[in-house]
Amino acid sequence: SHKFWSTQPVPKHGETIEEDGPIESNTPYDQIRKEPYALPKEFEWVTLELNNENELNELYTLLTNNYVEDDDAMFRFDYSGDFLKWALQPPGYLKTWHVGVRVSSNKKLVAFVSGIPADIRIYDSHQHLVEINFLCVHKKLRSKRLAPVLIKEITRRSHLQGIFQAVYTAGVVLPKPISKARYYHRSLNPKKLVETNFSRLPQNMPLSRFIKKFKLPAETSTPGLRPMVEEDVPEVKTLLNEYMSKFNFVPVFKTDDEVKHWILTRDKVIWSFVVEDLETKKLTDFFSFYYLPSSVIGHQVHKTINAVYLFYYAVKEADEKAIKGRLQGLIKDALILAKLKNVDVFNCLDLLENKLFIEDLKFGAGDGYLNYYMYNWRCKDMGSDKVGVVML
Ligand code: NHW
Ligand code: EN5
Repeated sequence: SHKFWSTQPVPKHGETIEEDGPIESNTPYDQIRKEPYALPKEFEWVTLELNNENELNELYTLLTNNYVEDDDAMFRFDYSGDFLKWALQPPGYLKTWHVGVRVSSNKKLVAFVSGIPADIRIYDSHQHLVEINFLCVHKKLRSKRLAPVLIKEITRRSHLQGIFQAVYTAGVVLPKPISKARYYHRSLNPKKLVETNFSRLPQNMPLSRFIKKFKLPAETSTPGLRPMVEEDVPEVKTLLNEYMSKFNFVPVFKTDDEVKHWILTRDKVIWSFVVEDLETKKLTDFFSFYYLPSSVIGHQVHKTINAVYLFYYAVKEADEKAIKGRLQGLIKDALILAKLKNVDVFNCLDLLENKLFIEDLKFGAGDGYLNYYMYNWRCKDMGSDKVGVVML
């Protein structure tokens, strides 16, 4: 099995790890292949220009109709055009890593894969690498071994930039995850979630009681909580990098520009809030969540589920025993703010310190998992509570 992955520099399933480090050494520039890999003859490579509204729309349409679904094919991610620009054009992004495949005869976009530059720390090792996301092959072209060609091509284009490691996540199990996280869901609009079969009404529970169970206060309760503004960026950068020191696999935010890009509120894409100490005026905490609706496949009434996903946050709390209460208060406020934005469900993974609030705030376990991978890097695997990287 794994006709493709067995040829790649990734650890084998069941392999035990002695020491952290690359699996293969870097290829010298003059030995890196300069021509794109061959596609089946009816297709051609294109680099997408996401600043061109038509090309952005083509990508949006490909993904909306063909990207990730749950195991029962009831829901499909519906990343918006603005979201895709946010996800794919961070500071230092390279257009050459927005890789498309078109049908030569009619130019229809039928496949895509992307990379963005990122800085991460894995255990004690800091790396500048590429994050791979949005790998997609049109439904009509599945199982023709196009995905390995896309992966080899984005690998080649990474090598040409002097990058030999990558991070990626997937619902499927491949050789070999460094961690596995589970999705959790907090109902904000229980009636709609039941109507779409996103959640099942428990046996013998009337809808009225189910709705009551998920009721939330009308207003937030953390003193000093307010929307984040651009002036907060330097302090949020410090808060976030300090908080991340607790974990083994984390993003490293090097510049204010990166924090401005990744954390500052963008309408219908990401929302971020800070807590300002009312006496010192210093920021003590922040949290953010991104908006990623899902199409409801083949439903008569409901076309989309409005979902948000918990993104990065930081809690400044010297007393380890006080963190649980503090974080619960913050995320409860996040639920209230999301509800005010007409969100139907608040999602998160069981990474970071999310296990401290998942049960008490009435999140329920989903049927989806997210596996974390590194390419060309060997290291010990870790529990999801040691993971700090949140991918879109
Ligand atoms: S995970 C989301 C991936 N996308 C979707 O699930 C969308 C819906 N599905 C599809 O579009 C987030 C297709 O089913 C895809 C596969 C395109 C997934 N990752 O062409 P074939 C990401 O974007 C392997 C990696 O016939 P297909 C992360 C599979 O194991 N490999 O299949 C992306 C098999 O290999 P094997 C995957 O169904 C990370 C081969 O593909 C995979 O028509 C990419 C079959 O190919 C997945 N999600 O197309 C890796 N799904 O060895 C980046 C299947 O088992 C690596 N496969 O025979 C790093 C690169 C950069 C390095 C830089 C130094
Ligand atoms: C890479 N960046 O499976 C992204 N979603 O649980 C690719 N389930 O929404 C990675 N099947 O459990 C993709 N409702 C991996 C995720 C793919 C999408 C996926 C799961 C995550 C999901 C929902 C719907 C299930 C429909 C049937 C689910 C139950 C919620 C319920 C709420 C009330 C309390 C109990 C749980």
